[in-house]
Amino acid sequence: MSTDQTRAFRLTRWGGPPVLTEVPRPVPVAEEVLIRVEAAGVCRSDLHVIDARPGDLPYRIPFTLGHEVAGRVLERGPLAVGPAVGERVVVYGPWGCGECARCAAGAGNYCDRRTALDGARVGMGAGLGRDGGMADLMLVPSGRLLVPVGDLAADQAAPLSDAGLTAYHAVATVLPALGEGASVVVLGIGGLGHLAVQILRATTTAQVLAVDVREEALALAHACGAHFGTLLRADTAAVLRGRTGGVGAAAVLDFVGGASSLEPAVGVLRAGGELAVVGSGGGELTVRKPGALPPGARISLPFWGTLPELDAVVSLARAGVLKAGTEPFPLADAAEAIARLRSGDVRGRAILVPDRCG
Ligand code: FEH
Ligand code: ZN
Ligand code: ZN
Repeated sequence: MSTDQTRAFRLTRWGGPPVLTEVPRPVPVAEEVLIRVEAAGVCRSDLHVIDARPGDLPYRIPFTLGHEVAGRVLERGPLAVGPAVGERVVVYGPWGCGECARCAAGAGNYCDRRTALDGARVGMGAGLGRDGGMADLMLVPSGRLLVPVGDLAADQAAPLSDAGLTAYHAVATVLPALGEGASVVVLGIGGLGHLAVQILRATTTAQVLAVDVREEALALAHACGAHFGTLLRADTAAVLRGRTGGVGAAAVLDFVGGASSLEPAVGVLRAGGELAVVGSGGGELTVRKPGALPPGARISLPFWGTLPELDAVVSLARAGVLKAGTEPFPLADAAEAIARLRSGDVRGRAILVPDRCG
């Protein structure tokens, strides 16, 4: 590969498999920053993007996948701000328009112009209609989107930008409900749920109650600090309520978001409790008065997280209180990693590691 070529795992046609291909070496202009990728996480949302049919997503193809990226600053455009060349960083992925009030406040995840962006077929951010980090090199629009990670291992840094940030934002959303003596239920102890358990134990005094369909997931929940774990069954809401002295859970974090998880979520929720539906499992919730939801229930659909929250997540990881379970794959085996994720055969988060200098 010549020095002006580099590798990228790109979606080149809708419904077709992504391919690892050679692309011209990106050159940063104006505020842009070029990073050498050290690790790129593989997320279930990548599967949704890969499986999208023409017209499903307002993205222009081809583009490079990868919205959970860590690396080292390689080159900066002449107007670049933020981390210097040589600094190791993690990339804030929801780039948004970069100009509205939300983006200016570091909340690109809730960009006010997202539909306009989609209309312009610009795409939401890294690896989501714009070139991401499943590659040797990655161009980032601004150094403001980079958070220094110091000597944090790359496979620990990358998951913070999506799995960690999404879990942290979900906890922050329900935090007001987690006063003294409160209990919180975490439904789904996967790539996000296991991090949420750690974040809850590190930042709240709540009793953490974990639910999953796999014994090994409950074992992971205990290892991450959950006070109690139970397999999902017909009586799960009653079992959990019993652990709360009968009052119910002040907050429920549903990282599955399916019918099977929403039912116990509603059944265990305390009056005035917070239900955050994070997973995109397609489950439906009926909001009606009177209805199954308790009086005063608040429902939220938290999405990804903010740039200040990414700073906080990185600080927790650098303090050693947040550890991600990961399984590394060489970038050259990206297709294998996708197949393993699709078949549910990945331990923790699949991480692509560029296996040679780009
Ligand atoms: C990204 C893009 C679209 C939907 C969901 C996601 C999440 O993976 C972000 O955490
Ligand atoms: Zn994701
Ligand atoms: Zn915006």
